[in-house]
Amino acid sequence: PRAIEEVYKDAESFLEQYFASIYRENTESHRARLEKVKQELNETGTYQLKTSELVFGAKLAWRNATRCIGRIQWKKLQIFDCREVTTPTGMFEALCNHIKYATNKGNIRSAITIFPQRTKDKRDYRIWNAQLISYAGYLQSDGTVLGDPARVEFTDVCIKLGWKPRYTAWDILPLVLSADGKDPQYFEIPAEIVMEVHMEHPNYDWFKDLGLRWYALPAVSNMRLDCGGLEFTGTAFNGWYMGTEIGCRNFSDSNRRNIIESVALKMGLDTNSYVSLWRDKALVEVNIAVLHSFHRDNVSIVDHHSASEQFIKHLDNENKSRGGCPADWVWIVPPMSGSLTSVFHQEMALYYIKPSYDYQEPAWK
Ligand code: HEM
Ligand code: NRG
Repeated sequence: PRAIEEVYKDAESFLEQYFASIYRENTESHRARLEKVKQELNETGTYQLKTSELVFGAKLAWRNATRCIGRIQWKKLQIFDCREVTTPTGMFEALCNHIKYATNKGNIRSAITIFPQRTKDKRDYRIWNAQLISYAGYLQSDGTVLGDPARVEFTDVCIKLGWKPRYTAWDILPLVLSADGKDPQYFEIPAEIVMEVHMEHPNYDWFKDLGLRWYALPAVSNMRLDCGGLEFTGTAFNGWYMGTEIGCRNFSDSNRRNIIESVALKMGLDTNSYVSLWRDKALVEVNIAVLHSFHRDNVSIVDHHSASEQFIKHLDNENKSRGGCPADWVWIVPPMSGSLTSVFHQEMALYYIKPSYDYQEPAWK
């Protein structure tokens, strides 16, 4: 919990930006709002943002997200203000509505759901999942993982709470939600609202037999929105996927689905010699399959070349309108064909400004 003075300092700087976005000069409404915030802080130890301020703050936090290559879109974000929700069941309903709105039958819409902020006694609202939609991972007795290795620890949390796994490689994890610092509850997400894409390759008929699939909606649900001095510990935001997130990382990282070798063998490549670049060849084909399959199903996705070009355009916009844009080159440059993309050749300045989306401790720790 933060000291009132610290909250007020951040509120001041946030409202400065908020009013500057509406009016050209200092206004009476700005002064009055600051006065009101100060009073509310002194009386209650915290204060409430107006919905219009929260909308502005959520967009600005995206704009400030140094690692996001998708920021050209930052003004287009639907906010679901769920600060009146008080129970896990209420959170679950809100998140199902978020999933439905955002998925939009594949024509993905960017959105964020925001639950009540942290209070001085730290009775946090938390979404325990790292993403709203994700696949379970089960550590087996031979040391291998069934499903997604990145989710083994969280899957264990779900099972300990009483969730009944099906033990397939593609079990959608339940939502684990806690309100007001109380014990979490888990909720199975209705299968009808979870859209998935089954992978095939435009040229390799055998590819579909790998049985690969991925969900359409990337919805990060473990970050904290830090806005106006307030901490929103329960939030979930989504845009759409960049193909490499799935093709390079989720499918091909050696500590994820790790499919590169089996793809290379199916392609008939010589996997005995590094210099044949068999890994690189297989990686390209996996990524082609991802983009192809999303396109086939009319699900929004962006390839890394287009995303890079759009981000360069965004940097240009930001340099003109804002005098700069904080960006983390290491994260912005895509995980394949780096130097073929325009962002590789672009210098970037890494610095941190608020409002922001920040990492926080996993809710179970
Ligand atoms: C990170 C793309 C929308 C906030 C990323 C990453 C990509 C990406 C590729 C890197 C992820 C990784 O390597 O794991 C996109 C695209 C979007 C989009 C194509 C389409 C509209 C959004 C939205 C928000 C957002 C709507 C928030 C309102 C962030 C943040 C990160 C990030 C905070 C850093 C995550 C972390 O540190 O783990 N984005 N994004 N993005 N994006 Fe976006
Ligand atoms: N790499 C993760 C998702 C992280 C966020 N990516 C986005 N965010 N595209 C994965 O599931 O592969 N977004 O808000 O669109």
